[in-house]
Amino acid sequence: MKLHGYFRSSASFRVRIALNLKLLSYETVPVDIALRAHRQPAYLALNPQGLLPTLAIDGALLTQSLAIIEYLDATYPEPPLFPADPLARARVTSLAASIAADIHPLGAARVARYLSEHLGQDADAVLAWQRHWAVEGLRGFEQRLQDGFTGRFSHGDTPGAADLFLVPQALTARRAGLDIDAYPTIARIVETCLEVPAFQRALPENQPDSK
Ligand SMILES: N[C@@H](CCC(=O)N[C@@H](CS)C(=O)NCC(=O)O)C(=O)O
Repeated sequence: MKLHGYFRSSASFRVRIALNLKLLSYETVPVDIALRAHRQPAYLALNPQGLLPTLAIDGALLTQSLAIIEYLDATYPEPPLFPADPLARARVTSLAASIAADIHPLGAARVARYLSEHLGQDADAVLAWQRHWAVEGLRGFEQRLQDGFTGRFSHGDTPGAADLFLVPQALTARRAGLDIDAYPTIARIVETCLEVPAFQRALPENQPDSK
């Protein structure tokens, strides 16, 4: 099993947590976004979208972190990352997708690059853009956590798929200077997750390509 990813990539971070929770060993293949290695032919041959991560597993190349995590959960069921109950599962997938589909893409490196290189925005304007969408996204996520299904983690009292998306997103926001404590449920869940070794080992600073 090979995970083509980047230490700072939050989509790669999600998959690392899943692999760690399921106690799966894998090889890290670093693809340096800063050097634009993800846009080079060697990586595009694996993932024509030129986005990280890609997981090489069972003779296949899997892309899109949510699909990868669902595949891992289907093939290595313990511990489950999604609840069995369909309504509960829909809640967890919805929380994860709100980050994967709505929040994270607006702060992506390619969006920042386009804003600066093609629309002439300076670094402050790009940061303001990223912070705006991060604040809006975290505020919505925090509100959604008040629906009675949240426990020690985003869904109940065991770590699950929603947490795999939340922690990388929250830590990215913190790195961008946002005060995560403004979202008390999120802050509490992130702290709880970071006590779990699977999350700790997946942190960007604990990756072989960290710099
Ligand atoms: N929806 C994709 C997102 C993939 C994605 O945007 N990955 C980022 C790293 S976290 C990336 O490759 N960025 C490169 C770029 O924006 O140029 C997933 O969940 O896997």
